[in-house]
Parts: sequence; C-alpha cells; structure tokens
Amino acid sequence: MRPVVYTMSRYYVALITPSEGNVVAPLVGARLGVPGWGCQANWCIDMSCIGTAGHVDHGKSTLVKVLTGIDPDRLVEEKERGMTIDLGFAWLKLPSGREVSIVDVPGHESFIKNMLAGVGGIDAALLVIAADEGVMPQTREHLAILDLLRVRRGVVALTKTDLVDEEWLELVREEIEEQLKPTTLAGAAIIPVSAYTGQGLPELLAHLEHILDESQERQNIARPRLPIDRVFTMTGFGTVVTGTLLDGSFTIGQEVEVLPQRLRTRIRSLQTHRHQVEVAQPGSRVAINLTNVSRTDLQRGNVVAIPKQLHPTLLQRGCGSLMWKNSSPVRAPGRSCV
Ligand SMILES: Nc1nc2c(ncn2[C@@H]2O[C@H](COP(=O)(O)OP(=O)(O)OP(=O)(O)O)[C@@H](O)[C@H]2O)c(=O)[nH]1
Ligand SMILES: [Mg+2]
Repeated sequence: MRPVVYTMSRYYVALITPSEGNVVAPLVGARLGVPGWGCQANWCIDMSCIGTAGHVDHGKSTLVKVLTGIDPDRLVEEKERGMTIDLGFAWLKLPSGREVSIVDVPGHESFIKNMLAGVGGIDAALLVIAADEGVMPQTREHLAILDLLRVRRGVVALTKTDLVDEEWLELVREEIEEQLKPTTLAGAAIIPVSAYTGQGLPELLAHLEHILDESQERQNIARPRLPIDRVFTMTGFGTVVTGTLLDGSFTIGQEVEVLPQRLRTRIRSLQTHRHQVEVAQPGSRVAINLTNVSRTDLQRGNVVAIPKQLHPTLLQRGCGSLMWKNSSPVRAPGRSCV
C-alpha cells in the first residue's frame, strides 16, 4: 500500500495507511470503504509510470527530451527562465515495445510541491544527478521524498559525463552510493550518461526495462482513483483533467464524481499518450474529458472516483514518518501513529 504525503509549510508527513482498505487521497483525506466489498480483486498487465527526481539544472528535462523526443517543459515561462516550474509529461517505447509514461518534475526548491504532486503514482524513479556537481540539496530532498513514498524501484542517471573525467566520475559514484544506502533506493544502478553525446542512453533504457519488469503489477481492485495533477480547457471539448490512474480502470460514458466537492460528472472521452482509448488502465497516464464541469470548479489534488466509493474526511488514523526540510526522513521507533 502506497503511503500518502501531506505537504505542510516546513515539513512533509507520509501517512502509512493502517490497513489494506484505507487510503488517504492527496489533499482530500478520503476514506475508502472495507476492501473487497462489492468488487473482485484482480491483477492486470499494467502500464508503467516513471518519475524524474533531482537537483535543479542537473539535466532531467534534457534527458527526458532525448529519450522520448518530447519536450516536457511546455510553459512559456519555463522556456524563458530555462527551468522546469510545473510537471511535464512524456512517454516512450522501451526496447521490448513496452510503453512507459514519464513525469518530469522541477528540481528547484521553490517548486517542491509540484514535485510532490508528480511522484505520487510512479512505479520507478529516474534520479538524475549531474556528474560535474554530484549530490546537491534537492538531490537529497527528492531522494528523501522517494524514500518516504516507499519508491523501491529506481535508477540513477549520472548525467553530463561529457563534462568530467573518469577519476571524478568514480568519486561522484561513490558519493551517490553512500547517499542511496539508507533509502529505499539502496543499491540502485548508477548509469553514466550524457544527453549531449548519447553516451549510456541504451544502457539506461535497458535498465529501466529491467526494473519495470521486476516491479509488482498494478493493483486493480475496481476502485479507480485519479488524483488530478492538471486541469485545462480544450476548445471544442471542454474541461480535461490528467493524472496517473490508480487501483482500477475508467471507461468512456462512465459516471464519476470529483472529490472532495462531490461533483457528479461523466467521462466523455479518455486518452493515454494522446491516443483515444475506450478503457483507461491502472498505472497509465490518463487525460479525461469531463462533461458539465467547469475548469474553475476543479484543481490539482482533487480526485476523480466512482460515485460513493470514496468519502471525503478531514480525519485519518494512520502511522507516519516526519521529514524536516532538507534532511533525511526521521523515523520514530516503530513509527508514530496519529
Ligand atoms: N554538457 C551537458 N549539459 C547538459 C546535459 N544535459 C543537460 N545539460 C544542460 O544542463 C542545463 C540544465 O538542463 P535541464 O534539462 O533544464 O535541467 P533540469 O534538471 O530539467 O532543471 P530543472 O527542471 O529546472 O530542475 C541545460 O543548459 C542543458 O542543456 C549533458 O548531458 N551534458
Ligand atoms: Mg527540468
């Protein structure tokens, strides 16, 4: 069961859910009823989602662009400032033909909330560390967040290798291994790459394939949840929301509700990687065109679900870990329950 991170002003709390059936939806606090009631648990061949992580300017977006051919920096302001501000999205086909979504996050500390919104539903992390700078504050912070979220699959892209020599590369590699040791990504492969020369990119792709093959299949308990990470209006279509789909599938024409507002609406159309689909699968990046709701009624953090399956609440019992900003997660012995 994936924990949920609440962001507060100076620290993060990951709530580890106390039983299989209870899920706290980001920013909402929604309680899912007793597990297994009225639905058959089953497992399905999944789509996978990878999230980038790493310090500002370490080359995350450039790497995503060379791997996928899609520029994840889509805002004018991002182009002007030469940095990622909000989440970016891309996808690629791995050598086996498996399609994988990539969520590209900003590295600047001012946009850490956007980073948190992006890594909630990922299967594996692509931690990008520039070889010339090595481990930096947001490398540590992003790593600590991945650790709190129990992201156990990941690979380190040690990028910008065209700027350093072999001796330096070895020193940085040792430093990274040390940083990874106390985290869920301990022992993760470190692959030297350069987005400029193309060095190491085939090895990186092969390794991503390997860790996704090993990862657990996505759960389908017929209780789909889509934490919204983007809302926009498309001329001629209306309101569209996007997110990573968890725990079930959505179908065109299905009635859904948006929480916590409890707005009833219907799915007019569904897209994954810009292709129309009839059914959106758990683990996939999904864009949902919703009927009869306005863009201004919705915001990031709202959750699309099946009517009456999730109940918004402000209280949730659970166990958590506390992480002070720019430090490693601090765990109370046996975890703290609130
Ligand atoms: N020499 C060299 N420069 C690179 C490489 N990859 C990226 N860069 C440069 O590093 C700078 C930052 O790259 P970005 O991809 O924007 O970095 P980022 O990690 O996405 O930055 P934020 O999203 O703002 O955190 C840009 O000027 C890139 O051209 C590389 O492999 N080699
Ligand atoms: Mg970027």
